[in-house]
Amino acid sequence: MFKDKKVVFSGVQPSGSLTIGNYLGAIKNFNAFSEEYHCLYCVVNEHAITVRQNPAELRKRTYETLALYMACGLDPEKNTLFVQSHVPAHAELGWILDCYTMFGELSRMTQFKDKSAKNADNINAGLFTYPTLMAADILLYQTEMVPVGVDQKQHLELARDIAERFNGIYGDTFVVPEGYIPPATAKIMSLAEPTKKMSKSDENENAVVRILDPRDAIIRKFKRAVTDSGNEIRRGEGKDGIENLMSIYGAFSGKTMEEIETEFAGMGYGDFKLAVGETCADALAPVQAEFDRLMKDKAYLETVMKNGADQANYMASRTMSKVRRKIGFVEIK
Ligand code: AQP
Repeated sequence: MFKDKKVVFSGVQPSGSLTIGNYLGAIKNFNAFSEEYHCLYCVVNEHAITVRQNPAELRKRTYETLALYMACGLDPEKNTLFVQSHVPAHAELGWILDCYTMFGELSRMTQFKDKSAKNADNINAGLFTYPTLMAADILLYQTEMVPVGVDQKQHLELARDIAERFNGIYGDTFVVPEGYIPPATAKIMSLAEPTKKMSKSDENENAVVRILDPRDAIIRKFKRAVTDSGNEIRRGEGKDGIENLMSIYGAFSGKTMEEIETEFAGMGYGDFKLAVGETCADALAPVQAEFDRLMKDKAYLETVMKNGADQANYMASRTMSKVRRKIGFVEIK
């Protein structure tokens, strides 16, 4: 089924209930690659523990994230859907790549700076080396293409640097991956602070629209979205809030920014926000219905996890043999 296809890899952390940022910036775009590429989509639970998680919640969110992948249209027959901790090679390669990554490089990562500020009582080593584990996730499968939101661009560039460094020392070992960053929805912003990224771990529920939020909550959150003191629905200086709502509306309706400006010319912010909320809720309704159906069948979700882990472990073992041989680790049969 996957033979001779180029590889796409991406992942989502089960660190909270997923947002429309995760959906529009990442998952929604995953489908586009399924025919042409061998796609691996991972629930990256090892990344999630860089921030303290409640174990029962983490377990539940792992099932939910997998179910959401499928509810968003990812067919497990056409994609390898799996959980990171079911493939031990991620951690093994992560450690090896730590030894080929410089302290200075990791110190420059803006996500580390942001997350350290947010979790000042738990600035652990895993938070610091998160990007090398992400490089391992990608390089393990000889990935050509990584669809991500723009917040992951810096990590992806580091993964490329690590791959090139390793290849430079040992000869061709890893494919050097390219990023795919969606042009219009690369960064969905918080509804409460539209200069800040929408994040699933945001404590302000009004800042975040979740894929599984009920219709009335979605509409209410959009109604409360922070905008500006003007009254025109257009892009421009100081219009971060409106521009963010336009991007969201455009992504769910398929309309361009110009079409949206024309459609809402002369109308007020209240009408526009209601239209965004309704369009978003309408688009998410089928995803939510499919999610509810899938979550009722844990045994099926576990079969998908198991099959995905088998496929991923097989691919990972091929890269790991090569890596171990190159760096001088003795292998026993
Ligand atoms: N606001 C966003 N706009 C566009 N894309 C986004 N992504 C996340 N937020 C936005 C993309 O979603 C994918 C999965 O992200 P992740 O779970 O691996 O981690 P993250 O980027 O740290 O996402 P969050 O929601 O901000 O999680 P927390 O709060 O746990 O840190 C990635 O492709 C990401 O670019």
